[in-house]
Amino acid sequence: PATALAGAADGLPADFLWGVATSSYQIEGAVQEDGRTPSIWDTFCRVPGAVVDGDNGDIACDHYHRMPEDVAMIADLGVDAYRFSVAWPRVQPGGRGPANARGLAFYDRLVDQLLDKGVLPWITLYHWDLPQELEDAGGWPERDTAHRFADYSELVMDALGDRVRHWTTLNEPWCSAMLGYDQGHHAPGRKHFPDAMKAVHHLLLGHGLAAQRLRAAAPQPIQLGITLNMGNSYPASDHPADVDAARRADGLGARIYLDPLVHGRYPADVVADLARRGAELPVQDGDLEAIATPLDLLGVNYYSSHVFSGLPEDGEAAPAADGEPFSRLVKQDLPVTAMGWDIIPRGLTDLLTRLGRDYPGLPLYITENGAAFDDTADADGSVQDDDRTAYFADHIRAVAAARTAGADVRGYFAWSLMDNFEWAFGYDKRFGLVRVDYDTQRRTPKQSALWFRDTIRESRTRQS
Ligand code: PNW
Repeated sequence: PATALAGAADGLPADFLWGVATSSYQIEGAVQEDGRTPSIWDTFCRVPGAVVDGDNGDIACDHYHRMPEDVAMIADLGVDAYRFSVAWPRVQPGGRGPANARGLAFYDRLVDQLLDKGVLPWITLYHWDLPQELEDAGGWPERDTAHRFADYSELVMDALGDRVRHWTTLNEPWCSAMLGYDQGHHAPGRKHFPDAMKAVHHLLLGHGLAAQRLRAAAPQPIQLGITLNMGNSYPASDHPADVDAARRADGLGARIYLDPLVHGRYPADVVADLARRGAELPVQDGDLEAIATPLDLLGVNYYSSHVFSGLPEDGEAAPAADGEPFSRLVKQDLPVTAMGWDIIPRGLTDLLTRLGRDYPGLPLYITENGAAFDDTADADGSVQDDDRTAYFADHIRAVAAARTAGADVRGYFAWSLMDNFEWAFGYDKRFGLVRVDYDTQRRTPKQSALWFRDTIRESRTRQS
């Protein structure tokens, strides 16, 4: 590729935090072991047509049984931190009641082995594996789920808080609400926009209640955050209809989360947009105070950006269904990943610069960035993934550019440590730095992993 691979981390400080990320359902397998109960993803994977090839997370990367080997692999990459998630139905089966000691024991060992190898554990409490019983009781559109999440969060703090200092409540509430309850592409597969907006509020409330409980229960000072997936939303032109389409997309994609978290209020334009569509955020007294519990950091998951237009293309009728104003994605003439996502590193610079400007004082960490490509493995399992390496190099450079422009970005986690269960795409899409052979469970670092390791090492030696 034309991309320069050398010096991608130039300009990043010596104490910049480097990491790799995974999530529980995507790697663990062992779904029926040690008292774990089903999550909404175990159920959703059984819905015909829901997941490519009918795949599921029953075995995934078998990480539950191979954890020590995987921790050694993480340490070999030379990263500072490992971002993983705790499976709620493992540590609190059914989503209510006491902790399950056997489930907690797994994370207890994981944390100890990471610390033993000098890798900081970054815990995410919810990366989408809601206990099925809580979905049966209404799921995230139901207010009680927020309280159940706070209870569960405290159980994990009680067990691991003596050793873990970095805590993230939710991963990507946009995906939980919109893909899970509006579009139906993710578990639980429901399609009702007003319910999705109730889910948004109850996810944020769950975050806020958990944040209060985590701070109160922490036995040592903690760094507390939430992770949002965001892209930059560009208008296709200066035309007011295009500008408004970009405003609405940014409203539902970013500001509906950021404004209550940082400023303690929902954006008035978004509330008005929702009202036109017959939806509302079911706010009760005190909710916004809880949601605005001060954050120590914001996690940003970035994959791509989008250009929006509010004008129908020639001959296209503007659909006026359910009061939703017309909006369309304008396809860019850019290289794409295997997910079909446009590769737009500049969008990451623009997003981080804008976050630094509109939400000042909040340290930013890239908690996910990476790409699926159609890897071809040699007989020994190695993969010459120049495309993925270039993707990482260009985006790390984009982070450095944002810092130069004033954004307080302090770390970068690559998604993902290894190939894993890519949700509705099953095992068809590979995001790993490390190749996983699903027949043998053999792990082989790809060329991108070796590049990432060298880039981290160089950035430290050059600057310290
Ligand atoms: C994130 N979208 O998911 C998740 O945090 C990871 O678990 C996942 O593997 C990774 O990104 C790659 O997909 C997303 O449709 C899923 O915009 C879908 C979207 C965004 C993020």
